[in-house]
Amino acid sequence: MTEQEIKLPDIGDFDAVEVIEVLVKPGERVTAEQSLLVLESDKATMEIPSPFAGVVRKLLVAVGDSVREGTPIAIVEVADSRQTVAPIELAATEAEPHAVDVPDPAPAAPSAADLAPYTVDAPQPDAHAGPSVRRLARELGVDLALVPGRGPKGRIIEADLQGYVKALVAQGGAAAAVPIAGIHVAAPADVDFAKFGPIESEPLNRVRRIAAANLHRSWVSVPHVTQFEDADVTELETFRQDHRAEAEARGTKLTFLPFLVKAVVKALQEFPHFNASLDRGGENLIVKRYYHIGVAVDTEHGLVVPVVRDADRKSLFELAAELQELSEKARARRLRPEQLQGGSFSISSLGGIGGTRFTPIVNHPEVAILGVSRMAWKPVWQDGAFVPRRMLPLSLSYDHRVIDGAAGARFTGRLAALLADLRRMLL
Ligand code: CAO
Repeated sequence: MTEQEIKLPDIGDFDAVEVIEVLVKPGERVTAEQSLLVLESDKATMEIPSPFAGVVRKLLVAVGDSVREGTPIAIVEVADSRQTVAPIELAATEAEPHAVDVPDPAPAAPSAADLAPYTVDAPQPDAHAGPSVRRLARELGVDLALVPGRGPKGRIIEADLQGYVKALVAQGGAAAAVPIAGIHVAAPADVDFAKFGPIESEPLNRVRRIAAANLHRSWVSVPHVTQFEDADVTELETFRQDHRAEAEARGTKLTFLPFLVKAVVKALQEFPHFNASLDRGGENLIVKRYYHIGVAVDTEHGLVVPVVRDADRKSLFELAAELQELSEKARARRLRPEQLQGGSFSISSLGGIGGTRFTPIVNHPEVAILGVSRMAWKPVWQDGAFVPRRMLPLSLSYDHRVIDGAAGARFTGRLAALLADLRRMLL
């Protein structure tokens, strides 16, 4: 048994950051990687995990303290000092649900008195909760507007959320219908697959769990429509090949993506409702006058969507270099929180991998996403004859609450026209 002081690790470019939550108490047993603190800067929320498993002996910081790299935060009694030190992970405000076990409903069913404050039909649109509770709610798919807060000034605390989930499960039993954003869906099937043959259970890593929570929310809360279009990129491809060497001389690679970003920005400027979000109440459309384009990157850890900021102010070569840097960082898990935030529209390109079409899921709270598949030679009827043209399949999924079908078709038509003749971008 040794006592070890935990110091705040490197938290990136932040100088002094405020402690907004302390997640453990003295005497509490913590596991390696269990979050100890939540810090908040003006840009991101960060959870600071314990590098060791052990027992918290003393907390050296409190809510409201300002901390920086090297600030002592706790003394932990470590049972086995050979424990490996967990790497620090930064949590982007919008992207990182707090990893907490769902309370096991089986052993002690809560009493009627316990459940009384937790009803599922008393929405509170102005629910107040801290970032870690919000993240946990996102991960569990719970709409916080439905959870009564019993913390100071009616704030929703973690115990409220746990009580609410327990109440739901107890009210419905094993086959409970769980309300997700007001929709009732059947609870996941509880199947013992081992009865049917050999199996292996692989835990989902954080990136996949975060992506799963976000995709699920989008899938259940956004009425999706996908509009397909083919862009004739014969000339664009010639232009791209002609400039590959120049790009390489600048140390970058000119793929389709920078052209897509350029064309998308121009189309967004012409169709501002595609560069927007619905407000929380669904009553106002927030139209953004900035063009921050998220790009889905396939990594061995799962899907990550870094954001190219102010894409409207960048040249093709600048976009190519930035996209390369962001995708390399995503794959090395070295993106900063601010590089994952603030997207106003997303592009998901599977063109380098293959496939003819797919239906991407809108990256909530954005309202549209462009899917791009593999370019292929196609016969196109022109002036009385079929001519071979290079066609790029586009799949635009959008939130039908915000975008009408006609607007979706106009947007993809315009995008295809811009890609077919890059000179149109100058008009
Ligand atoms: N048609 C034909 N070829 C294409 C193409 C397309 N639509 N898009 C890319 N290519 C080519 C590139 O030009 C490159 O070939 P060259 O070396 O001959 O130029 C090759 O395919 C590989 O490209 P790339 O994938 O490395 O680069 P990219 O800029 O096109 O894409 C990135 C970068 C990060 C988007 C990509 O690597 C990736 O991760 N894609 C997967 C995204 C994903 O998983 N989306 C699904 C999310 S669910 O909605």
